Amino acid sequence: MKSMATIAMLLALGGTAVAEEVTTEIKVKGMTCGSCVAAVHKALTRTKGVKSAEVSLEKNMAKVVYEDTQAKESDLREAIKKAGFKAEPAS
Ligand SMILES: [Cu+2]
Repeated sequence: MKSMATIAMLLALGGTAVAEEVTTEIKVKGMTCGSCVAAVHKALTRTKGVKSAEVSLEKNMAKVVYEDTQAKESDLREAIKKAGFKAEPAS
């Protein structure tokens, strides 16, 4: 994408480390209804560095977009665990 390249260049010129957006899938266990989905979604989107999250009850999965300079995948799993669910890497 052209705009992304421009932003990356501006950040690089400013001397700031270029943050990279990473999408990851996490297996979530223990969700049984919409409230569980909402709780996991809230826990993820409240985590520093997380841009967006999609949580699927059918697939028991969370798809998360985050800045890799501000969060690690383990932080995301930790947030899910703190919300009362089990989380593990998807692959
Ligand atoms: Cu529930």
